[in-house]
Amino acid sequence: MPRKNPRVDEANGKDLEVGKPKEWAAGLPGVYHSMGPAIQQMGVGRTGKTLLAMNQKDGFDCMSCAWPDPGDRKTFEFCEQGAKAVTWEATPLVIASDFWAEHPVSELRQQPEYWLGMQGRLTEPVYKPAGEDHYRPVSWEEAFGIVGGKLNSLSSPDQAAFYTSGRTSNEAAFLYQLFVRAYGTNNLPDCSNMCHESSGWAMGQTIGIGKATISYDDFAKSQLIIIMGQNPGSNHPRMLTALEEAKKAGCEIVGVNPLPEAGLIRYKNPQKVSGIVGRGTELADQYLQIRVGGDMALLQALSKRVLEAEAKNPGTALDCQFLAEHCLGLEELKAHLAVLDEDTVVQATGLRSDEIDELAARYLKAERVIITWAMGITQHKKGVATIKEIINLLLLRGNMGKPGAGASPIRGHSNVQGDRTMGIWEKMPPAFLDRLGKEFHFDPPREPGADAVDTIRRMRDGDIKVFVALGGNLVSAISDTHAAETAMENTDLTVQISTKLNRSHTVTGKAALILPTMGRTEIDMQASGPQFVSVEDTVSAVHASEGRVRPVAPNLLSEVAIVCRLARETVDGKTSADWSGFEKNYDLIREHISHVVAGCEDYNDRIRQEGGFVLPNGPRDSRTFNTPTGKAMLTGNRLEQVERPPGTLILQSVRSHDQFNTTIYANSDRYRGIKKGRNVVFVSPEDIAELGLSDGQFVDLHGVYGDNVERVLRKMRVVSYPTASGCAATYYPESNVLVPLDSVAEGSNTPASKAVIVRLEPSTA
Ligand SMILES: Nc1nc2c(c(=O)[nH]1)N[C@H]1C(S)=C(S)[C@@H](COP(=O)(O)OP(=O)(O)OC[C@H]3O[C@@H](n4cnc5c(=O)[nH]c(N)nc54)[C@H](O)[C@@H]3O)O[C@H]1N2
Ligand SMILES: Nc1nc2c(c(=O)[nH]1)N[C@H]1C(S)=C(S)[C@@H](COP(=O)(O)OP(=O)(O)OC[C@H]3O[C@@H](n4cnc5c(=O)[nH]c(N)nc54)[C@H](O)[C@@H]3O)O[C@H]1N2
Ligand code: SF4
Ligand SMILES: [Mo]
Repeated sequence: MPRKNPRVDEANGKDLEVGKPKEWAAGLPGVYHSMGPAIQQMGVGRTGKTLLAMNQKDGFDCMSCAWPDPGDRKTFEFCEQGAKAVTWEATPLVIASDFWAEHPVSELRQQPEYWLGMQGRLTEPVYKPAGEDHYRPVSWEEAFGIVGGKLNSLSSPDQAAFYTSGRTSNEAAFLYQLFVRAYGTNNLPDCSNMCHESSGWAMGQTIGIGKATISYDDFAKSQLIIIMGQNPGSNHPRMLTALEEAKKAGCEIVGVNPLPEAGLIRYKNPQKVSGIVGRGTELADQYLQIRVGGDMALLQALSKRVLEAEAKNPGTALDCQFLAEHCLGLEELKAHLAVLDEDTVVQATGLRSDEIDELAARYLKAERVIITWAMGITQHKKGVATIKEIINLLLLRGNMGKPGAGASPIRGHSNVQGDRTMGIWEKMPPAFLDRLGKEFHFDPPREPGADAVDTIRRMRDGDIKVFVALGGNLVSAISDTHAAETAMENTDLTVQISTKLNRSHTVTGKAALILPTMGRTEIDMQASGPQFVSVEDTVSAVHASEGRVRPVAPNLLSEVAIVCRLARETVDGKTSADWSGFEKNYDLIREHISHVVAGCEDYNDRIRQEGGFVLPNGPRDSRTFNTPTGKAMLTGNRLEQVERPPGTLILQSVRSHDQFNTTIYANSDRYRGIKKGRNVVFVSPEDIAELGLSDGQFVDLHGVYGDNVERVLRKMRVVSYPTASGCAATYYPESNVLVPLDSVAEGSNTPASKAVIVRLEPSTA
């Protein structure tokens, strides 16, 4: 019997508890915090079937983050966050049919994300006709008919946009982009536009590939790992195991982060006795509490110190042979950095010169260096330029294409990288479109499509009328919440293919459809038997993923099946694609992937090898760089600091330990000492004093941006916290009301969610 409307403990300001932040991550509490809720919500049997199969070579891939799996697998090859993601998806709790009559959309809209997610799995297609305030169950046939009918009535295919979130499998992603291009548009925005787009741009231009230039094994071979703008303790927890191993082999680890993040300071490995009862491993040898947005200045200052060391003792600091053979732009970079002024660096970074000297000395001492980064680097106006500076620093000493060295953006969603490989991008290069057209006998559109921010703009302006989403929660995830909501409501039809209810189901086009889908934990039975799918992790390893539990409802369709049926309803006959065949047997899809996607030749064979295979990578494998010059490019980038007018702070948005993006697992953030609430703003004690505020006081956060639009986040409790001075932090997605749509990273158009200028005023609410 489906249970209805479980009680959800709501958090509000008055219940909030603030404790001391933790100095270490994981250990026994990590295991306890994951297993307890798993057994409680899924039962012992389902917990065993799912968690024991997770990340195993014959099991399913963890659907949470994109961290890779090691070669040798243990019985428990997951972390607390993976267990939470599985519990959230594989819960047997479902939304009953009468839920929709009981809850008008206008009421659901008032519910927080946490409540929405806790209602259970979606199990049947539901439709909200224009002018009505209720969804009602419809048949699959009716649902597909509505989408096909609407898409075929538009005057141009560019009046529709097709979003993807990064949990989608390679097979579903490949078919989805084929369907969209057969329909006639490149409007394929995705979560990557808001995430590592800056990494893709910067790396594409400088080294010819937008992916990490390392493999999993390189961590253990490295002598120095610099982790910038990333919080692995919460967001890529098993990275801490790799760091611990590296550390044991003598590697130094440096954290660059405005916040003192628990996992980067000390780690207790829950797989080891010492990690459960002991003090764990001290991870960071040096921790630079940089000012938000100061990384570009830091990186330039480091490169300058490398060049100065070389000038002093020629032949000792630069990898001259590598630079001569493989790189261009050294003289320009030297000229550019010659004028870099140390006072500007100190001001921009908030660091002391001797801290930067210390890191430079570590960098010069190490022969093999990896730099990893995530959202603290990409979601800035100068995100692309900052990543180019990471590449500069690495290239100067030849830290690319040799063991234990390289550039490593750490991806977010478990298959966000694979989705891109499969063609989910509004700007896929002509070579891919040529092969796609040849394979399926059609002419794919060539005009670049809309990315996530452009999609919101075009919906706002009435140019995009239909919005289809393969997963995700764009309304919550994108910047400028009010603008995004207005834009979404301005469309004729929104279609969400989802596992669970979220805010994007409550802020809809005039008409709206929800199409429920299977998750990765579930057995995907089709006409030819049970199917597996495939995914790619952050270091380009591709492998199979096969669900282990019975789908939560008999009527559910897989993502592949949904895409095939949408395509049959809309573009049947426009290409030679065998949409009915694909749904029955995913090998047929993989056969086409082999022909279209570079590096995926013989996909069906290689995906069946134990552990899968690794995609080719020029810089990593052979120091070849697919840039217009055929060389890796050193670049001179104009330094620009984040300007902070007096009386304001630079606000960044972080994930709590109890969320996956817009999905809130619980209203707490254990490592930062927060319980029973999320409405907090972390401010340093000095700034609290300077701004005349007090710890525990409620404030309204006013966005300061020169467009006269009022952007306010109300009733936030000030939490005195040791963040870098002049900076503040609060949680995403709530903070998105403060991020203007036009505030984006130059080049990549990624919302600049990590540098919002705010004024804190005593709360009036
Ligand atoms: N459990 C869990 N796992 C996840 C996710 C999740 O929500 N929950 N999300 C997934 C996704 S999609 C992604 S993209 C990744 C995100 O992984 P992260 O990038 O680790 O996520 P954030 O919480 O945004 O953390 C940003 C980090 O950058 C720091 N930072 C902010 N501004 C700056 C700056 O200017 N300079 C520097 N040096 N640091 C800065 C912050 O203090 C914080 O530690 O995680 C993935 N994994
Ligand atoms: N201010 C601020 N904004 C940010 C960020 C930030 O750091 N700060 N981070 C940005 C980043 S890095 C990202 S990646 C985006 C995230 O943006 P999205 O990817 O759009 O958001 P998610 O919260 O990951 O999407 C969650 C929803 O996906 C659906 N879902 C879950 N599993 C499946 C599945 O297997 N199949 C299908 N079809 N649906 C599924 C569920 O309905 C769930 O509610 O947000 C961005 N926005
Ligand atoms: S590190 Fe990421 S992929 Fe690995 S188990 Fe944890 S959440 Fe899942
Ligand atoms: Mo992300």
